[in-house]
Amino acid sequence: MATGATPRATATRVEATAVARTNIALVKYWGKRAGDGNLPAAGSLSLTLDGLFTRTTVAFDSTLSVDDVWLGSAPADTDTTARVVAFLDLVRTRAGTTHRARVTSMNSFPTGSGLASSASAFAALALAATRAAALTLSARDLSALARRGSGSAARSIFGGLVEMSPDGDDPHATPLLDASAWDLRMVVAVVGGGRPKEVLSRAGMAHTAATSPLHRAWLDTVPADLAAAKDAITRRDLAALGEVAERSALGMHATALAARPGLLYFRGATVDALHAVRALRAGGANAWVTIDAGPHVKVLCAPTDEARVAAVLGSVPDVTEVHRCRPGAGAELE
Ligand code: 2P0
Repeated sequence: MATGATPRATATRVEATAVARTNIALVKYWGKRAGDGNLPAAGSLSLTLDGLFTRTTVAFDSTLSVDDVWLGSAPADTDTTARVVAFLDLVRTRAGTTHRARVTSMNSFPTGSGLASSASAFAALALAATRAAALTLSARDLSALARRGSGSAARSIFGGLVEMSPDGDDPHATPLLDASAWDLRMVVAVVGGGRPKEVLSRAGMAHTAATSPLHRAWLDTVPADLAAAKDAITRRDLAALGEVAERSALGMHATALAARPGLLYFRGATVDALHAVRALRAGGANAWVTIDAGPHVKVLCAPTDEARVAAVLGSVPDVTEVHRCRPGAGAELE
């Protein structure tokens, strides 16, 4: 290398590694508004989890002629690679570089099955890629950038309880309460071994918005659910927050079930787990269910109820893994 200062962005190979944790929405996002840039049709509110994370390394390398994307120890499939390349193009445009990148990413949990892997994946990619390209963005701008990769990823930039606004030309998430500020638990029951889901969220929400007669009515419920959830958070009222979470999830699935043809993400074990949690609640437990675009069941509960929730979920046939999670931190560089 020549002597003298070499600008970081023009170095032959510059890499950065970031970790981001998944988040589970308590007020769900399901549908986009018109316009470019992956714009949500309504707000959402989530809890970032520890334990379920993506670790991603991005290395911009002037010797590469194409982007090279690896998930775990295997090359990514064509669709995933195209989505990552499109995201890297956004970063390259901002950074003023044309260098291609090697991206290596691993998840600590099943990918593409309804455990919000795109949330942690695009949050980690946004942080690693911008840092490797020598861009330093504010957390708010990083959140808006992560949204371009996946709507839910905007929320995983922040830890704890997080709100995603649908407003403006470039929506971003905002932290509401730090991970350490309220000791909540979420128990995640993986149904059916975490096999890939049949209809990806992006296609599922587009189909729902286009064909479900219930979708507009569900979107109209979101502002009041967001207000109720934020009020519950301010008061640290777990019962109030849990009730909002369960009704938001069931309402989201009602809109998807009413699409034409209907989208059915539940398996038998999903419904069995829902009944089991309701039975626990009837017996005095503080535990409420949420379900995303897959069969898995996530239970928001009090620390004192975590063990019995995990035991009950683990006894449901076809529940193949149970993860006990605490609130997690936002995305960070390693
Ligand atoms: C959520 N989900 O609020 C909702 C509830 C799944 C069910 O955000 O198209 O992968 O990349 O913006 O973020 C999953 O959708 O979709 C999701 P895109 P994303 O967590």
